[in-house]
Amino acid sequence: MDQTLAIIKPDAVGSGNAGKIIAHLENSGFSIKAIRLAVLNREQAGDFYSVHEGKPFYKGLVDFMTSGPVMPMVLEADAAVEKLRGVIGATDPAEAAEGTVRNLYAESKGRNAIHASDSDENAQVEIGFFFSPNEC
Ligand code: IDP
Ligand code: MG
Repeated sequence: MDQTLAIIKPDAVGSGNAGKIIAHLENSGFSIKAIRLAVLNREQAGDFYSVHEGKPFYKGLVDFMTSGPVMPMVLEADAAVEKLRGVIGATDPAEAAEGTVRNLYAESKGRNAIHASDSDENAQVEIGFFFSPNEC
């Protein structure tokens, strides 16, 4: 089985959609191997999204990701990375396919409800950002 990292973002936790999103992920065939509620500081959010440093949306992204609690989780399934990207939908909810998490719960390209790793290599790094090996 393969693993990936999802993060329910502050907009979705704040609007009370975390439970529905977790159910959506479970109903899509993922099992939850680790999960927690976390509040990120600017250094942590900046590190996590360091690949986007210098882009026009970077500061807004750090502002947003530190604006309230998030729920990082390790999800397991066959081809977990690719599968989760399909289940969450496109970055911009206006372009996210019908029935995807972002189509259902995201407000905008910035406030888009959920993060998912984009490669197996990044998934391992991102899992390590929130969880130690004995937790998942
Ligand atoms: P992804 O989350 O679908 O992998 P990325 O391109 O990796 O999308 O961007 C990371 C996050 O940065 C997005 O989920 C979104 O929250 C934010 N973001 C990306 N592009 C924009 C933009 O053009 N405007 C505002 N926020 C953006
Ligand atoms: Mg990304």
